[in-house]
Amino acid sequence: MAIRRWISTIDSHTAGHPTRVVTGGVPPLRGDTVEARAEDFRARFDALRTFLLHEPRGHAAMVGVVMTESTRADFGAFFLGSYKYLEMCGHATIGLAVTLDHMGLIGTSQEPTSSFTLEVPAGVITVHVHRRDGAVAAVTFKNVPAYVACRDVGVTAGGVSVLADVVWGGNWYGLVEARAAGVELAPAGVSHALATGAALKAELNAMIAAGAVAGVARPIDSILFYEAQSEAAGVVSRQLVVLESNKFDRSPCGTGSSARLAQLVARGEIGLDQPIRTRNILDVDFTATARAIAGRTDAIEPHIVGLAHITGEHRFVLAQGDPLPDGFLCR
Ligand code: PYC
Repeated sequence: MAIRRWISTIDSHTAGHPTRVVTGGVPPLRGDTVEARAEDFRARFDALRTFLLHEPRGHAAMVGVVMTESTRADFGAFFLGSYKYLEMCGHATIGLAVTLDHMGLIGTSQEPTSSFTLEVPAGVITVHVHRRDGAVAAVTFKNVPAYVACRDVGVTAGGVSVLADVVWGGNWYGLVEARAAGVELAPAGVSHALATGAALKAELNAMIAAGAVAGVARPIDSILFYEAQSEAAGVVSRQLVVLESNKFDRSPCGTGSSARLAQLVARGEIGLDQPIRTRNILDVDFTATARAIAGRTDAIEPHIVGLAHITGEHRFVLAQGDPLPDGFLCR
């Protein structure tokens, strides 16, 4: 069999959501910054993104990470989504940290904690890998600042009328109470959540484009449906992020959890330094804590704790004559 392309990856999942870290096969990228190299990849090698993330090698929910050098941090990386490039991705940062540990690139298994900085298009973040008995037990990352841009925006779409808070957490979110939208935060409710979330996202973005959402100039990336619960152990935010009509975050979502923290603090529902748990529909938690940022009252510094597990090491090939070299996605 003649092979036209080889790409190697290490795959993991973070609370159910996949991350595919590219370990070989990407040509050298041009540019002085991580952002510039991400832009070069987008301009010249976007077909590698769809080759790796779309069917038949991937699927709509797959997220990729391309590592590159950084002059500002220990490592540089940018995130590939199945539909677009992400400025930041929390679950993939946790997946990347576990992958780097698996590759022996950060500290030794005897160290209780290894730390590194990571430059991503959204900024420089700090990552700590915590080990117990030689294995990774948790990953913490300090995300870019998160803030609420606009509260209580009335949106009518998909058969519901709801209020959305527009919040930055490394990506842009519309935060909507799940019950108000008739969305059930459970695996059985996903199809309905996808349809409702996609309709709300489209309408909110049309409102933003028309200048109807004060203080918001950029389109939102996702709708985050949430439901607050109180348990003996503290506040739990059960949540589901709808990215596209056929794509939701299986994890509690790192940037979504950051946005949710900013909303809860802005609404006075939690305090700074008060950890909460963000929980996905599979009942796996992240721990999320808002810390103060010196000199700023409009934003918080999110600290997110989660864990990823390696699922495989792959060498993907493009065979001569493959009729679908760039992959495909069906909506
Ligand atoms: O964890 O931040 C995240 C994320 C964004 C999109 C998918 N996961």
